[in-house]
This record gives sequence, C-alpha cells and structure tokens, in this order.
Amino acid sequence: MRKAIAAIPLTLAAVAAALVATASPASAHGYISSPPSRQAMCAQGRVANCGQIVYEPQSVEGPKGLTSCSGGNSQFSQLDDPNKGWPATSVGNTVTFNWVFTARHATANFEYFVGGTRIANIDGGNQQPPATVSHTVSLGGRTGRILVLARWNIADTGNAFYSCVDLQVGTGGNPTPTPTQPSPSPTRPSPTPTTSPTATQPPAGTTTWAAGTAYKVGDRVTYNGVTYQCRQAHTAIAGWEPPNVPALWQRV
Ligand SMILES: [Cu+2]
Repeated sequence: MRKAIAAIPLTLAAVAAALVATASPASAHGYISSPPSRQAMCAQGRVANCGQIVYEPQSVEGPKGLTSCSGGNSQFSQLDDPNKGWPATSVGNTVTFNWVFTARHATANFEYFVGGTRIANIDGGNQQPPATVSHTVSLGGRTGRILVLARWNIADTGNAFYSCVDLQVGTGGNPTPTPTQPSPSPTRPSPTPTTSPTATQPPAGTTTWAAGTAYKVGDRVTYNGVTYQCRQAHTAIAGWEPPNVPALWQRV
C-alpha cells in the first residue's frame, strides 16, 4: 500500500516532464521547405530513419557560426550523414529558397554557403521577417551535385537555424523548382509533385485540418470553423494548426 502511494508522485512527474518535452519545440523556429532541405526530406518521408527531426524540421537551432547541417545537435546527427541517400533537387544556376517560419524571430541575416564559401548574405535588418520569405541565390556557375548550407541568424540571441539543401546543378536538369509561393504564378508545364510515401494525402475539396497530412499549395482546410488555404507545401504536425502558422496557411 505504502509503495503504491509513493509511486503516484513519480508518475505525475513523468507526465509533467513528457508534457514539457512535447509542448516546447513544436511551434517555434523555421527551415527551408523548398527546394526541400534535408529536414524537409525527412519530415515528408522521402528519406527514412531520420530520427527526431521528422517531428520538428523547424528546430535545427545551434550557436551561430557552425558549418554542420545538424547545427551541432546530436539528436539530429542524421542530417550530417552524407551517405543517407539524400535526393538532390535539379536546378539551374539560380535557386529560390523558400523558408517556413513557425515563429518569426527578429533576424540579423540569412547566409548561404557552398563548401565553406559564402555565396549569399541577405540582411534581415534586425526585424521580424514577413510570414513567408524567399531568397533567389546565384550558384556562381557551379555545376554538378552541391550541398548548400543555409543559416538563419537570429538578431536577439546567439543562435542560428540551420538548413542544408542538396542540389543537382545544370547538366540538363529542370529549371529552378516551382516556388511554393502564393504570389504571381507564371504558367508552368506541370507542378512539382510534393507527395510523400508516408504522409496521408487529403481527399479533394475542403477538409478538416489534421496533423500528419501532406498539404500542397492551394489545398483548403477548415480549422475551428474557419477556412484556410495552403501557402507552402508541407506535412502538418501538431503545433502547426493554421491560425498558428501564417507562413503555411492563409485565412480565406
Ligand atoms: Cu524559435
């Protein structure tokens, strides 16, 4: 009897710890959604056995100045593994990188690197970024397979968010991948499929928002009786409910 009573506080402590662990990271930060970064490939199920990153592709946060795809986080070390069969997106000599922000932190700048050389530096003015951000970056005539490391440097902390993007440049590849932006859409031959093998596909028409669903640009959902339209292709996770993430959902 005494033992049973003593066990109760332990159980409560475990529940509380679990709540803290799951509640904190899911709704903050940001990452490159297209061309798909390594964490996006993992979150979409296009690369398997990625570990924890599938639940929080936006959370690759580490001290500024690192050059690793994991941002120095051992729990995300799979992102540093060059032998994981990362799909490379075919692009031309310029690429438009699209960021998803689940928290719009005041921004010092965005930096892009290839092989230790900085190829772009975009000032953030120490301001909150808008709901969606796209950067068109020249690859400087590089060809073949490259790895781009992007750093989102936060203005008011010592930290940055890291995204690595595998690209196949030139050599008859496709032009810059379809930007997943709502803004002026030039006519294009066929939209890039953003399907993934593991995520659930939403049925046609307006559906109720659900975590674990792969949404594409233009999909419509309802959440708490309000209708939203998808602005950037993504796989939904808890914490990314439409009212929380204007980068992903526009109220209609
Ligand atoms: Cu954050």
